[in-house]
Amino acid sequence: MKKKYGDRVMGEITVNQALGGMRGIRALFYDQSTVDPIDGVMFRGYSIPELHELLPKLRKPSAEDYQSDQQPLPEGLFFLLLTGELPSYHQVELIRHEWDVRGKVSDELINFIHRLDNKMHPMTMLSLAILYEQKTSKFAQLYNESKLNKSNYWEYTYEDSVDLIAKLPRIAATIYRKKFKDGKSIAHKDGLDWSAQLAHMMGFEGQETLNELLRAFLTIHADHEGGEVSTHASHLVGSALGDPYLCMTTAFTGLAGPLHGLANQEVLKWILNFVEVHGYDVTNRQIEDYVNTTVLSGRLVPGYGHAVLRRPDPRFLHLYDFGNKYLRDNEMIRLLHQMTDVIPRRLRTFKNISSPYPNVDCHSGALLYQLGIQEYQFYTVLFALSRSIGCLTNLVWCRAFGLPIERPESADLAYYNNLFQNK
Ligand code: NMX
Ligand code: MLT
Repeated sequence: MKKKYGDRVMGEITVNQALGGMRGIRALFYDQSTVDPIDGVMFRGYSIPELHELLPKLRKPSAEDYQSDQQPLPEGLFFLLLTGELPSYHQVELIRHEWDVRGKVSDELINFIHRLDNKMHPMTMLSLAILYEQKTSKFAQLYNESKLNKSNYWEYTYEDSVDLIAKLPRIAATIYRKKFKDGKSIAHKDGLDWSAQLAHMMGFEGQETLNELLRAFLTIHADHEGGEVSTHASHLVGSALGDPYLCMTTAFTGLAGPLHGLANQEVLKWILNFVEVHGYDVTNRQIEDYVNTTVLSGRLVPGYGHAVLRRPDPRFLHLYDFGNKYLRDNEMIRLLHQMTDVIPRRLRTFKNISSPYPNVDCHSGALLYQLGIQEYQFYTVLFALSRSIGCLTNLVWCRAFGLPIERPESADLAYYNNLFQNK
């Protein structure tokens, strides 16, 4: 590509873009997913409904239950993002087994988490735990011993990435039980998939609808092209040859911002505040007034809007269908669906808002809440587990492609003024 087209011009940049969060500037290379404003995310060319059908499930559907509506396993999405090919059931089973084996965490790490101040947000705990675990990075150790060269960077990035993904459910469950429960760890159980292991170790034993929700959640949040905050942050740190542990600490701190992944907890908080005053049986007018009060007091309506999407997020639609299937008569899900009908119409009247539609964070909290995970501060940790799959598979490819350190240029106000003074 560089030899053939390296000096071709790809586009131009306006001042609004340079000063406006670089919105719409296509200057990153990212191969494993794309986001179209209308159609949303495609993972290696596959839409979410296609992946729902094509990725392996927990059980191979037999002829009788061929139509059964199981959720895909995130293990399969990892394979797809990494290789560009759909995995077989056998390949997913091998990944599940490998993650299970590699996922053991040391007592040292568990003790470290237990010593953290419970006033910390779970995302802060997660980032600190990953940073603590950085001492186990094979990439960092071999680099330090001068045993790596440019051609094998990717191999040890891969090794660290699989180790880290495998450990995340145990780290997350330890944080959950320390912060919200009695602190006692629940022993890992052989033979479970990544999502069910997480639920089991958090204390939700054998709750199959929750396991299914987690499989869906952990699959659809994995990747959203390369420009969003968490993937871009990990990509940037990786470009300086930061190992995967350093990269993911950065990704997770990025994800913890309320405009990004923290929005899923904010949505639930926002709904619960509304319910406290009005209950679940409400008029459209009451919802509209709540939106008005929120926006006119300079705050955000969490779960709505997007930097790229200009239609309802297909990830939201997937969770909406899940809610309809499993929790149709639930009062919170009914209210949420009423809100997702009313709110875009109201937000559209604020002319500065580019997209009034529900995004991925709009729906997840209500489902998790109704299926038993009511500590909403934990929701972004679940997002983080999923996003690790996208960020880390990208890092493996970045090192395989030998991409250079990322270093765009900035300019001061005088530069911008001078640029146009005589034109
Ligand atoms: N509620 C109130 N105001 C909004 C909203 C919203 N949901 N969405 C956008 N705006 C405002 C925005 O703050 C900005 O205000 P101002 O003119 O004062 O600067 C204006 O509308 C223009 O912003 P946009 O161009 O529409 O959006 P932008 O691309 O800058 O930001 C988001 C995208 C997602 C950050 C923004 O829509 C937002 O803050 N949404 C609520 C938070 C949220 O749900 N974030 C999760 C996104 C998905 N994720 O997981 O990362
Ligand atoms: C994401 O999944 O990262 C969010 O939708 C944010 C984005 O794409 O900008």
